[in-house]
Amino acid sequence: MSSRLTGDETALWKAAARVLDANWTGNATAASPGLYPHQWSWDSAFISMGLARHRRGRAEAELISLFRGQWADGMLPHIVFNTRLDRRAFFPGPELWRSDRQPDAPRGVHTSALTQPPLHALSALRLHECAADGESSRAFLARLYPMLTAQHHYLARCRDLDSSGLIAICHPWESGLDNSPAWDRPLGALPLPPSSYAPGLRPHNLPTGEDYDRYVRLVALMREAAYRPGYLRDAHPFAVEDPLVNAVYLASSHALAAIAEIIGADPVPHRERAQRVHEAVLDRLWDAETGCFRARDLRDDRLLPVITAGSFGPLLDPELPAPIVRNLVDLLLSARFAGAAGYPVPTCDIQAPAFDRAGYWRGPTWISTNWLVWYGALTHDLPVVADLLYGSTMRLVRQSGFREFFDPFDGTGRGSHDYAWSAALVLDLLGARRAPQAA
Ligand code: 2M8
Repeated sequence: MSSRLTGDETALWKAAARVLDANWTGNATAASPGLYPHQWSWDSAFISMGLARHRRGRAEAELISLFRGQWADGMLPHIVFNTRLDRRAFFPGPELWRSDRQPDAPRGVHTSALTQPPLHALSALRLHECAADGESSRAFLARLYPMLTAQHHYLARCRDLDSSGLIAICHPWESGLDNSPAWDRPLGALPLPPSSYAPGLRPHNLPTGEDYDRYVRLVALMREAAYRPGYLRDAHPFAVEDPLVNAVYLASSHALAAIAEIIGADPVPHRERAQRVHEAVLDRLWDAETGCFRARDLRDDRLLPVITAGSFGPLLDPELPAPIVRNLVDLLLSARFAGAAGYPVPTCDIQAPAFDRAGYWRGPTWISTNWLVWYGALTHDLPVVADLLYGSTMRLVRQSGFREFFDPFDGTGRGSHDYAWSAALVLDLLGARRAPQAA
């Protein structure tokens, strides 16, 4: 901790550090001890950035532990199950995925068979940027680099379903914004499965009922096809190119290039990939008519109607043209997002009929999406926007604690308590403020 933190910030720092310490399982961090007791992929990327400000060794262990779950084809699964817990500790558990029957899945660990936004290279580079010991940090990057490269190769080889340069999600869970209204149209087009899967175990707040049946049905379809890339490309009913997922992919491709330079590997292929994604995001996901990015449904080749916090994802692209950056900032500050919310940024356009202030990813503010927009604002040297995000995030946790998500109008905390990424990203924000060069 630094003397440059105020007394109140020091109290916040200690409270956040306590959450991360309590959620530590020995080699990784439970996303939330009660609700999500296992290791989630993009959670770990966020969490390791907070751990880097608090317990450096654990930040590295967190990522290494996650990559234990990487499949032979490079796919990084969205859940790595903690084998010490009861198999029924979380639904859906290992029995839904049956990774042990897949030849590419690692032995000795159960995983899911979906992936999540590939934030990990960006996170590894951030660990390096705030490391005290440069040499040991370089050694860590050199260890992780082949795993990160394999993850990116998998995405380019198996998830660029239409050879456009963009990667597609094949399940709403792959977006990280599970029940976002953006997915309502493609999800609603799926026939309802003959029998109900929705487990009585799910706490309220989370999607249940028909949506949940469709989520599980999509997994069953993928599993029946042995998760084959050819099936995902040609036949799977859910295939969407999402601006947030692709912006994270782009930013991580730049980070991989930077990591390659640090460890003496070739940065060029990563830069070329980033350039390709940059062009394809503008070409395929920018809707000039409404001045925002939207997800594209590959099954009917149409843009999806609802505007969500994911529309701001491309701010992570350092090459985003200035007029588009201005458009996004105008939208962000308008009454559709920050302009009408006391505690921005709502995850869905407030004026959309599907907006729901308490509905998980259908409106509430989340610390992770706030952090991504904050980081994007810094990327484009927008200090006023970055300060807005910083201030709003701090107000949320001061008022309501490290909750999973928050009411965007009055800041009420919702979902689980002691949610790890909420605590971790507050540590990162505080750490960046006291050492601006690491922001
Ligand atoms: C939520 O996702 C899981 C599905 O994997 C769930 O709804 O059960 C999402 O908020 C996701 O973004 C997050 O990674 C996960 C764990 O925190 O929970």
